Amino acid sequence: MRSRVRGSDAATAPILTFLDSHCECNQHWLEPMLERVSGDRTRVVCPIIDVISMDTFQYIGASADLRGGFDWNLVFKWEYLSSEEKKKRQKDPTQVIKTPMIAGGLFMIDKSYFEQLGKYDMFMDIWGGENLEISFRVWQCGGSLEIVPCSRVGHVFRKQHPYTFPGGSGNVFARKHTRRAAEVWMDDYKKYYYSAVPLAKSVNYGNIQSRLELRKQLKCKNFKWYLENVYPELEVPDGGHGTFGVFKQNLKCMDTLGHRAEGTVGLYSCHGTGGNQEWSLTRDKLIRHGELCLSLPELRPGAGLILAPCQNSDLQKWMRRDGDRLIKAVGVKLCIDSARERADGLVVELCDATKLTQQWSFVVNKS
Ligand SMILES: [Mn+2]
Repeated sequence: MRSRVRGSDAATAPILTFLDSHCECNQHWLEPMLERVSGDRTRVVCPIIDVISMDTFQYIGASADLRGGFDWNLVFKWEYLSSEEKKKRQKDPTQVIKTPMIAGGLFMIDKSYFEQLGKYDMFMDIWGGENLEISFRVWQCGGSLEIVPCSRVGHVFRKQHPYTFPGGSGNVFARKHTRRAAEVWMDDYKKYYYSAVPLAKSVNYGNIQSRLELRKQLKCKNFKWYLENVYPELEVPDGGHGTFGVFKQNLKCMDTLGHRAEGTVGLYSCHGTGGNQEWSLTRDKLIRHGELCLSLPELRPGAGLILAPCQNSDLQKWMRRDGDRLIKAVGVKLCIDSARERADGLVVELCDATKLTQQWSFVVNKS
């Protein structure tokens, strides 16, 4: 980040373009982006990032139906446009794509706007998380982020870093930066990040005073505005009232075991770092793990629990009975039971408050 700022300070042209060193620009990549920025200096624009194979340097076109997003772990991800959005774009595929987040390395910005917005957070070192910070900042402080589909730039996506990180791994730096971004820009919503990545709470993120002052001075909007207007697709757990925690039975915790949709659920020693043991209880009685919900494939004793996309169906609704520690499926007398966990994962059996294998405590994460 500091190198980029030094580069921008040295630049004499009115518009800056940042590219990684491992990029190859395609034909007429520059003009479509320049056209957007010269039309409105608060537009911060990216090309479509094509893929250059790290093994053969083969050039592979990327989909034009993608934009940048993230989950509450605040890790950048590509996501497909909604079918509605895709349909709109079919009429004119040259239309720009508004994106909640930029990938990071490749973008164009008006130089005076970059300076006005506070360049980069100079307390970030080496790598990671800066795209999150600048994305929140641009949107919340009155600008916009666009992908310009008529501009294409190839990029070598590497599997690992060709350098070492002094004093920690790349992940540690990324977490520090992400935490700085969360602390400065996300208001109370940062608690969902800490719930999703409990380890982040122990990362020292340094002093953020100057960035908080920048936010105030630029009169930036709050994170609630960003969620409602820029990224309404990012679901706030339980509309903001969800509780994150673990389901504990003795020293073991309910665990996805890394399984995805249709996978079973089991028990694993409680490790206290969230991840596969992190669940949220929602107001509509779902037990969520990210976008997946604890689901009952059929209503009979012995049925094994699976993970399935949350659909708000009755087979995904659970209640915790007062007075005992059972987790009961809504509407039937079936409760989550670990007796056959080793063989079949967690199942439901007829509720029996005297069975230890049906007793769970829900331990809420402190953030
Ligand atoms: Mn790169």
